[in-house]
Amino acid sequence: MVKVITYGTFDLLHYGHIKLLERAKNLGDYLIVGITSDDYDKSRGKINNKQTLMERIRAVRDTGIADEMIIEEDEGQKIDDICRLGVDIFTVGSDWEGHFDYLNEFCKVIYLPRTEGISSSEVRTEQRKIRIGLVGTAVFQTKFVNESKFVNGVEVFGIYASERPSAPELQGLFYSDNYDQILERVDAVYIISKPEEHYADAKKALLAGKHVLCESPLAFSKDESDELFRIAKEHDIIMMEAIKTAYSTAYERLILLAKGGKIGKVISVDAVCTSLQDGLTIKGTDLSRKWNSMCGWAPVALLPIFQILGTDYKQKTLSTLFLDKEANIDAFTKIDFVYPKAVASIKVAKGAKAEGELIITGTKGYIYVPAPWWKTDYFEVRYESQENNRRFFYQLDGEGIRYEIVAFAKSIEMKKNISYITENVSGRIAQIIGDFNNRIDLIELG
Ligand code: C2G
Repeated sequence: MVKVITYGTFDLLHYGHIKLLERAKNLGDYLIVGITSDDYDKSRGKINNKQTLMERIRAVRDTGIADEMIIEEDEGQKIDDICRLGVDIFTVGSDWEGHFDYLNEFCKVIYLPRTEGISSSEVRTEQRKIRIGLVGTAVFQTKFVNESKFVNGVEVFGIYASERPSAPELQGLFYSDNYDQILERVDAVYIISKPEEHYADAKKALLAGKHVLCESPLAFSKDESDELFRIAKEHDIIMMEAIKTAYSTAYERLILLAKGGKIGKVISVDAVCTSLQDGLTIKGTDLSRKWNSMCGWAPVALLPIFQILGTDYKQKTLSTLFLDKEANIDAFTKIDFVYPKAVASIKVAKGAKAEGELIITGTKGYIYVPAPWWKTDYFEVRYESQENNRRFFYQLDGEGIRYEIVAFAKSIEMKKNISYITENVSGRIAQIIGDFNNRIDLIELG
């Protein structure tokens, strides 16, 4: 019996895939089809499959062509599969010509002609692209524009800001200093205006029926944050908070491990985020144009605390060193939380420096995420006995921004919010920033 193996994603199974499977089957007597896992696809840059692994498996199975199906978790697996399953022929479409010649050592390699004129990307983009308008200016915007190019089905169309942006990446975009002009032309907005403008900018877009992805904090109170989500629901549109860390695979996994009891009961979550690059401490810097430490860092630092311990803390204390109290610019803020059975803390600073690590303390062990933990691809689970320690690596592309855009685009297509940041967490973040602004539970240092 001649055994044949082939691999693929088979997203939105189309005529080209089916022809390939039929030809592969005709090369022998028994066909094994390896379907790529979502994580493997992510790591090789295929980030926005429309279908889940189960849907893709079902679609291939329903063709009735495959005799056996397996899941492909990584590139190196092919050699192992070929040897273990006693495969005689490896085959794949001619778009891979030459790429798999190294498998000749283990079995015969055949490249089959690819069916011209059809691909999953074309099927995907037949659906109209989501047009995104940028609101406000910040250096960060260029990253968003660059990352959006990796995501099928979205395009950044224009920008609304008081001044025409100077970055070369933004030059080809439609520009207006009139918000309405942008809103008329787009399906969605990405808001990166000054923190005090987020709420009004988001509300205006939502009331105009546009989907919103908004940098954190969404607002300066829980009520305002809740209101934005309520308007979005009433209009059947998507409201999402943009904290890119939430979309890093390593971060997602460590939250699941912590919540799943891997380190016992969590009794402390401690997050540190600092940066001096904004020049807040340099004489002559125009502080009124800068984000303070709290708006710049607290949302990301608070995220693991609220996602692991929940938002119902019993008590909190903010300790702040102001750089300019009038302008509400803090050089450094530490927040201590007391929960019924745990504690937590964040240290955020733009005018002080510390090790930017995240430590989650449990009754059986701890999770250690080295600096800069908010854009990490790596963490460790550590125990009393070192031999039980585990290290985890996950590929991180574009600091999580492209996965965030994928989640936003998928939410819009599915008409269902699949954001990793719940409404409740967004509301509590807004409240903490509001309490800081109103000096509630705040001790001033110095
Ligand atoms: N294919 C084809 N004609 C098309 C489109 C795809 O013959 N018009 C073939 C591809 O060459 C591949 C198979 O269908 O052999 C599955 O294609 P994809 O789902 O795009 O998967 P791919 O990324 O090519 O997976 O380990 C993964 C494999 O190496 C390749």
